[in-house]
Amino acid sequence: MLLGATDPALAHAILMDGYPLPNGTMPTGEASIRLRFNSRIDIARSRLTLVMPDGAERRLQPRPGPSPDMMEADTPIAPGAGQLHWQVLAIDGHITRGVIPFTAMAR
Ligand SMILES: [Cu+2]
Repeated sequence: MLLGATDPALAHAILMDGYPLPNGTMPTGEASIRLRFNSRIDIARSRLTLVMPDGAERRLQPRPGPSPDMMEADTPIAPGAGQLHWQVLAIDGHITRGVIPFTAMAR
């Protein structure tokens, strides 16, 4: 862990893939958010916040995904422009964060 921490490219959690994708679209209604990072993350110390079209914020309950580099959460999605704010703790103890803007449309 001490040696690994000297390489920032390997150390910090970087978003690799997700649903929704940044600037992507998704249907309204119940959704399963899924984010995949380049390294294993600590779910218990990671956060997901949904900012809805009216500006209201909803703290989501992250859960582990199918692999240790994934985080998932279920939430209803309202129509309009929303944002997903993520903050994750990588196993080296470093926190990274980002914003995923998306648009939700009724099916
Ligand atoms: Cu790091």
